[in-house]
Amino acid sequence: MAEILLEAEPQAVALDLARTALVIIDMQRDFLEPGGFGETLGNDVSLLAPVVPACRRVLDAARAAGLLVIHTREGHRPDMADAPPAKVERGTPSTRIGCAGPMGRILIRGEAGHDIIPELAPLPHEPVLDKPGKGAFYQTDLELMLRNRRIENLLVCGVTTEVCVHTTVREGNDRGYRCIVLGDCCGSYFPVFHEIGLKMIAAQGGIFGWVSDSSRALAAICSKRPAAHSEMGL
Ligand code: C5J
Repeated sequence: MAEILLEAEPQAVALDLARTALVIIDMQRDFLEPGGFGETLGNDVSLLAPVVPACRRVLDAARAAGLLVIHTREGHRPDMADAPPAKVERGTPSTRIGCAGPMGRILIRGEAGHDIIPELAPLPHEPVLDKPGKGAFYQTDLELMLRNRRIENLLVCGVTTEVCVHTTVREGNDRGYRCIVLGDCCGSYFPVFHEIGLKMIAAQGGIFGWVSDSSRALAAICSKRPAAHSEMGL
């Protein structure tokens, strides 16, 4: 496959598309639609709406380029055996994790609210990874999936920037992956956390990774140039 140069902060990053996966974090009804987990915490879920078309553009380009696409969902088993009491009991939400809401039990696998939004629905061959925590590597088989496909680079989209996106990027960075966060494909209920969250990733020479956006990702993916070994006919 082709090598691309993706413009990003703190500097452009060269990526072999064959070693690059698109990871879309938690674009679930529970976070993006009224009546879900996000709203029970008192958040204005409409703030996440602009992320959807940006994610969709990148998803379409990634599919066309043949990238591995992985979707994640935060949620718990119906028996809640994997839900830490410290998470369930926390705060004063209008409806607690596991209790009935308008889209079914809040943050529970199999319920309507746990589904990925229809605009970004996974294709049958795309792995959907259920995670009990904020990070996509914690208690999941993500690392195994990436190793089996010899993936080295992660294009990261999804919600929310400072929570599940950040946790996943930190986990991925520590495991040696180049993590490139596409800023306009991520969102937060707190715009200031989004801005600062992105800055934290690219600061200090890219302490956690790189920050780019959907336009620059599309330009790079669509301008695929042949990898050095193909140019040499190897
Ligand atoms: C949160 C997430 N915000 N997907 N989860 O609780 O970021």
